[in-house]
Amino acid sequence: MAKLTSIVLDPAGYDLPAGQRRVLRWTIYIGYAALVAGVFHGLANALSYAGITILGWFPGLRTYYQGLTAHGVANVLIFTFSFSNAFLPLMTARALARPLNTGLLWATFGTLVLGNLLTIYAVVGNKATVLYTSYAPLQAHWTYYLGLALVVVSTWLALASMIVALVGWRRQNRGERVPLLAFISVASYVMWALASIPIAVEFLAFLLPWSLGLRAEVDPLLTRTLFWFTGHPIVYAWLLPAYVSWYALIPRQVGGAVVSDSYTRIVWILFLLLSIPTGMHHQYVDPGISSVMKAVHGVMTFGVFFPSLATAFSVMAALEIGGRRAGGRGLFGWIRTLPWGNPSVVAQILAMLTFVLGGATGLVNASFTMNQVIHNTSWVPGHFHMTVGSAVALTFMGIAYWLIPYLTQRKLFSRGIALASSWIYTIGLLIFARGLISGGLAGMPRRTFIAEATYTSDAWRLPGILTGIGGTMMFIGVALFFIVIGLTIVAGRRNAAPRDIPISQALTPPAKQGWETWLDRLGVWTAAAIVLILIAYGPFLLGYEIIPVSPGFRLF
Ligand code: HAS
Ligand code: CU
Repeated sequence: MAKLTSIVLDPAGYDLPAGQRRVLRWTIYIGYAALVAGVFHGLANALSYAGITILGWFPGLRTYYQGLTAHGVANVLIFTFSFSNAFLPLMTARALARPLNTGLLWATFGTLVLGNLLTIYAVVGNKATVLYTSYAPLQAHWTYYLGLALVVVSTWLALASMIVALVGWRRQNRGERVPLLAFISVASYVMWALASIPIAVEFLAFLLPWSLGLRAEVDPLLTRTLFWFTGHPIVYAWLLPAYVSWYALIPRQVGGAVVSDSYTRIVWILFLLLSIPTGMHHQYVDPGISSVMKAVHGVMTFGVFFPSLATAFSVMAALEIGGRRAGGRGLFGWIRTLPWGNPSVVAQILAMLTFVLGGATGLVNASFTMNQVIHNTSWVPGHFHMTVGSAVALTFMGIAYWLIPYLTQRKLFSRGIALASSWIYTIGLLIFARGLISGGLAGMPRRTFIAEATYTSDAWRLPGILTGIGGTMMFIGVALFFIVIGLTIVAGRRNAAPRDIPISQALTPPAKQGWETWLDRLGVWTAAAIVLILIAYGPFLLGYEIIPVSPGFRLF
């Protein structure tokens, strides 16, 4: 094992102004409110697979699909982006040791609130029962499209706050390497800013005017393609903030180190290049797209698998350094000496472990022929609960165990309940996903109210029961998380909280000259990403004749 050089970059840490901490805190709370609202229907949906219906107990809920829309929108769109809108700017400010632009922080918060209010109005009023994958022919009320567009704008404003800080830092530190934590935080949202343009076009040019009656009909294939153009890379926009923690914070929390500064930057550059030109792997069964373009996207999908594989090796090595420094010996002895009593670390290690299965199921999805077996079956929610539902959600919960104490300056209410939350959630998730995955292989459909479906199969019985049991455990796990976080916010002991962010150091400092300095040129990498996007979508879009045939359907 290489000897650790100790580079103390910023021994004094950096205190963000109290006013800015407050805005960031409230931005995150919006996400938590969304998570609370969203998990109830998650429970109902899981129980439905076991033949149990509790939907009658939900006040004001009109249909199963209204609940499923609320679940998807709240948990994967609002929770994730609210968290990242605060987390990434905070990481940037800390890494650069400079404050953020207060006006931009408030603008991010205000746009997010407004976007939420419009979306909530539409979904709660059953005016937007279109599921979180919003494309024609299902039509929502205009407030839904405008609301979500504002949520996207809030992410652009959060990126603007990071870029302002970075530009200011560069001006004062000419010739210096951008600190790693700032680089990966900014690069995450640069990728997303690029990736979010197609959905902005889909909403603003087509679906919004269509829902307002300004366009009578739209082209369903075009809106689907624009949706998945953003809809695939969005998953990496959720994932990358979790990776920021795994790479740059977890090593410090376990007493390890970042294995390689350059390796980490290359991983982010690969995500910037390869996340976007892959969206058609959601459209393998769509007529109207040539098999050649589907194959190109399939190959690119195997390409974007690679930086996650690289992450598995690097993050595991960082954990191993920590475990060995704590006295772990032998091939696996270092695992035992990891800090299993630290709820923040445990949540994130469990998130990593379930993500191994999330990644493996992703490869099956990505394989053109195997996709025909699992597409539109319950396998797909099995896959994505082991990615966004664990790698992302559980990591964000793990981060909260130090972040909320840091932002509120109150001590975490209970380590024991926090630990129980993560274990119950993870074990539940594995049972739940086992149910959905095996049911999917037996043709059990996704997005179906199985408890009241007029058709069934004996092969779905055991998978359905496992889904119901696992989903209930996940619900209990999240409930415990809210107990800990809620009580920390209102009753945590004051002045006993962490004063700084657990920022890690790399084994070797970033090179001052040579090829590595090119890694920091985000503008160049963004231009290269645009070239790949043109290769992947140019042939389809250039030759495409828009045929507006679809009126809006409001079925539920
Ligand atoms: Fe996916 C469908 C392919 C990753 C989310 N995906 C979905 C949908 C969602 C989603 C929400 O190709 C459904 C959309 C809908 O509603 O229709 N996905 C992939 C592939 C990957 C992948 C190849 N997906 C994600 C991530 C998501 C996500 C990440 C959310 C955050 N997915 C697909 C495809 C479909 C799809 C098709 C369409 C299916 C269809 O037909 O509808 C890969 O990027 C995965 C790479 C992951 C890895 C794992 C690395 C493991 C790590 C942890 C290491 C562990 C350690 C622990 C260090 C290679 C990094 C050690 C600890 C010790 C104590 C020892
Ligand atoms: Cu995808």
